[in-house]
Amino acid sequence: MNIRSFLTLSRRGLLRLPAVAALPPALLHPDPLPPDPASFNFPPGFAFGVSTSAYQIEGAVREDGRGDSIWDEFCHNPCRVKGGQNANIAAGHYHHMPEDVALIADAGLRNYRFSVSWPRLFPDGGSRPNPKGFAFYDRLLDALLTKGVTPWLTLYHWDLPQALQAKGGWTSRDTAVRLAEFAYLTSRALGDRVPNWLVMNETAVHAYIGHCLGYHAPGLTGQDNWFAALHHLNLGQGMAIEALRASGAKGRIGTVAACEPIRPSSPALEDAQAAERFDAAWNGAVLEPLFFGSYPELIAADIAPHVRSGDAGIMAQPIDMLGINYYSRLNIAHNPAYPLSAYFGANPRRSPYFAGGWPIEPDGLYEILTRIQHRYSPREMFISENGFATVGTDTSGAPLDDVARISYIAQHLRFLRRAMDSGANVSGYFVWSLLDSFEWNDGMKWHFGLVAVDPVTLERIPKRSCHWYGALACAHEAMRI
Ligand code: GCO
Repeated sequence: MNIRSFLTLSRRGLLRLPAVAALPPALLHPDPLPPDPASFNFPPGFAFGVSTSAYQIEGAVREDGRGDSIWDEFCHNPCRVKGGQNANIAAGHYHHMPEDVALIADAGLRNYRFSVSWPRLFPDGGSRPNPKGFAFYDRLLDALLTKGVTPWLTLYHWDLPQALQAKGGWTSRDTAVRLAEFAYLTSRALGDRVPNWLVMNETAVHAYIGHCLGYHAPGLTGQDNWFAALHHLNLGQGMAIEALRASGAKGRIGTVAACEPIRPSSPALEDAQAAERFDAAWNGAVLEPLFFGSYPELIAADIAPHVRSGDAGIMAQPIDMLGINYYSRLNIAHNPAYPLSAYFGANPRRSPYFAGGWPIEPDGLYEILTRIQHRYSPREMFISENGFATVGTDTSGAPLDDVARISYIAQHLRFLRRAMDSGANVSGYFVWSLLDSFEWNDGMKWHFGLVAVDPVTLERIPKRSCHWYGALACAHEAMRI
């Protein structure tokens, strides 16, 4: 396969490569639609929430002293986002924050995962804070707590200050130290109101898609950049966890990983071996360092040049909870044109797909949860992202009646519940996402929101899924009392 022909593909495009015939509708919609929200039977205290990230929703990229991030650079110098779009406005959350918090609370949801923008808090990536940036997150935390919504704060959701990229970004070891400093100072300023800290979002995706394939910011390519970034992200995560503890943070501390079962594209031996290598670099290279301080044997020699003595002890940190982002399985084929001779390939299964998007395989959630439970026995897991995208403007008409999204969420909840019955220690589920927002190099094309955002007026319009999911959370809340 020629690498060039894939240069404009997004992560979603990669998953879509092998679109094939759909499963029979009965399997796609196992529940009557919409299923009765009270029929799910999650245990008392199970957290239902929604997730967002700063760069994808805030906009206001040049306001109140915010510095540039690698994504501003990626969107502008030159623009590498589909359709020439950028996130200068995104969902306009910076100016609509109180309304967005009210949407969460009014839906009946009691948990909100969001990220703080590093360059809004520390514009040049150093220790000089931006008071107006801190004031914004002060207001957000206060608004959430006033409305009875529990904050789950992600520290790093891919928006590295461009000033740090200029010094090498994640290919430089020093960026790990800067992350720890950012964690410490943020905790000292906001920590009194943060009950849940999540250090990273999807190390594997950021390292591979942003530093090896170049489809995401910072747009670097090649195996060496990939493994340098991967190791420094793992190291930075460990240092940041230590820094949060040293700061006296009262909240629980965890992190978020993209965990997808990796499946060979075909029964051929070389595809099976490629899938094993990719699994080691995607899932193993994030979870093994965190839980065991080591890298999987299949990639250890490749990553070794970046590892120094003592790193193992820093990377292996006890955490209170592991967030898992799950959307689908990844299908991997032998492909010598790519690092590790592995790349995305055909789907050997007849999966349904969501509009222009990813294969719908809710049983993959069962597979990954039970596998992680078995190998790592995390203290607690929660699904930090799972969601369904539609395409195009959907602020009126049928897309607002999004029963397909409801079906997607329901199917995943059924398999999640089944995994819990099989021993997976899962305590929560967060839908990606609250709002239609900036979907990285796909721009504003894909809509993951429970709430539509009019691209011109920024009016928020809850979709049917928002009401249904809120009712599900409320039904469980009621069972608790
Ligand atoms: C990611 C991120 C989110 C995405 C979501 C849908 O996984 O890429 O955590 O920022 O928007 O996954 O693609």
